[in-house]
Amino acid sequence: MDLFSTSLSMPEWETLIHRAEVGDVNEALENIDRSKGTEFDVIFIGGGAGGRFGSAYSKARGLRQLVVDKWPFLGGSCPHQACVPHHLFSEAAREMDYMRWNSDTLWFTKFEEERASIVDLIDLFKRGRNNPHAFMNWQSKEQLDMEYILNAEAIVIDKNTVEVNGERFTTKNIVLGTGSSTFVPPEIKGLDKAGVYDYATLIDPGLDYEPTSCVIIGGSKVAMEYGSFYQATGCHTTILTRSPLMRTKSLHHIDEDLRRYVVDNMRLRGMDIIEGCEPLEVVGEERATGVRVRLADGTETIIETDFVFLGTGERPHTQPFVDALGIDVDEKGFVKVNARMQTSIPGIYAIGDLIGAPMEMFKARKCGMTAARNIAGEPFEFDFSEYPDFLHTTYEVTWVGLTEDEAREQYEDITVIQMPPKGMPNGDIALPVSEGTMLYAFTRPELSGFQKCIYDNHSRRLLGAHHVGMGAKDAFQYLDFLIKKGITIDEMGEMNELFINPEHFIQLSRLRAGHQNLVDL
Ligand code: KPC
Repeated sequence: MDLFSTSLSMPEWETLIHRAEVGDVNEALENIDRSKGTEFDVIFIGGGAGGRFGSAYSKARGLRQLVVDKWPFLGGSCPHQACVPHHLFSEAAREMDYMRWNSDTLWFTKFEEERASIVDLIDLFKRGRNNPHAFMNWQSKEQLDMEYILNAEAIVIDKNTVEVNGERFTTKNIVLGTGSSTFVPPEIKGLDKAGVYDYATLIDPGLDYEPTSCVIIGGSKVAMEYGSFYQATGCHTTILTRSPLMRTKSLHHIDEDLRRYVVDNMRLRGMDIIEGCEPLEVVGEERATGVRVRLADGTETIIETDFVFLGTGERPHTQPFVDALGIDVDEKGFVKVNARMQTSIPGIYAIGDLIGAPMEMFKARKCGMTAARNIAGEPFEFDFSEYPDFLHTTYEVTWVGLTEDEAREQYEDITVIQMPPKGMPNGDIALPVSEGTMLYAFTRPELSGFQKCIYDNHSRRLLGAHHVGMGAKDAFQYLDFLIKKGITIDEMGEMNELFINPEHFIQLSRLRAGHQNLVDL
């Protein structure tokens, strides 16, 4: 379907995407300026965050780009199966948690668990997700002037040729950005049984029954986030993890006090977290009825459940490119790139989840831009080894920079400013209190969050910040920038806080900034 001379409205895009999803439209959706022929400066394979942002930057630098995606929309898995539903579920978990703690008090009605349906929320998401999909197509065409082919597979023929829908397109550069999917551990038996899901199959084809309990295999962010949601709905959830939660290799800079607050609060909400164990098998005839697990003491047990969820990390989609191009990949299949996103083959770049952790939006988008800048002849490097991070339980958990332990190892003399202060039980103080926790301050102060920031006493520079609560994520984007710029405690004290702010770092830092010799608070 040639869409180049047509301007579809948002509702028209939504309808077209829906028709493609249900199989009424099988042809490729093309937005190509045929008057310019079929030669491109760069072809992006995969129209997720990296491909879309790389395409936008390529256009901005005057390159002719083409982006191809097998789905009938741009934007990738984020708005389809991954980040967006996760944020919907995590926000729902926070709301349900709030309603439970306040159930039948003040103006709150009694929390009715039977109305907290996982299936209803999945259906709600699926009914709404074509709106962001439509917007990505509309914006990419009408505002960003990208050329694209959707609803079609791209086949790499060689380093300068890509075939789509039987037609060959030539290009000076190729950017690979086809993402990843859940790692299915081969040593765990029975993962193909009905009743076993991951973040993607939860949505497509979708959970079609209301589970009575959940066992999560793995201790990743996905495990913590989806597990907290299931538990909040009343679906009792057990997490089976080899490493202690938040001590998996995929997370860095986890402060131990923050970790303890997060995990204690998951348990307080009724979750079972079994660490140091080895899941062996999903048991049941055709449907999962339980998970056999070897516990840390070596004994084996079966945990009964009608819903198994995988939180075992991800693996990339790279084999077709290895076969076609011979690019170098690591032992897990992730493409090896340098800081310019260049692979081992000149003119071939790789971005996003395809190149390994962190599997995060900021990285995918910035990788796309990085590849485009280098293709445009503007040398640009992206080091994503240090980055601010977050996850959700029923809280929003955010962190950036060094932990207290790391700071003690790397610096002679540090100051730790935290709330509640060291040694004070959480329930003794209704602080930090901020967005979303005002009621807790007066009813259950131990639920009102945790925060810590760390300074180097010699340079007075901020080394790290850690927060459990609500509404601090935005601040952490800027704190990351300020830490990298070398902000000091004195400069923190000069900032203007918007009281009551989710993280009290400015005011707490100001209370100490006057000291010649910094001391803890
Ligand atoms: C609504 C939203 O930003 C999530 S989908 C983003 C896809 S993209 O802009 O291509 O990174």
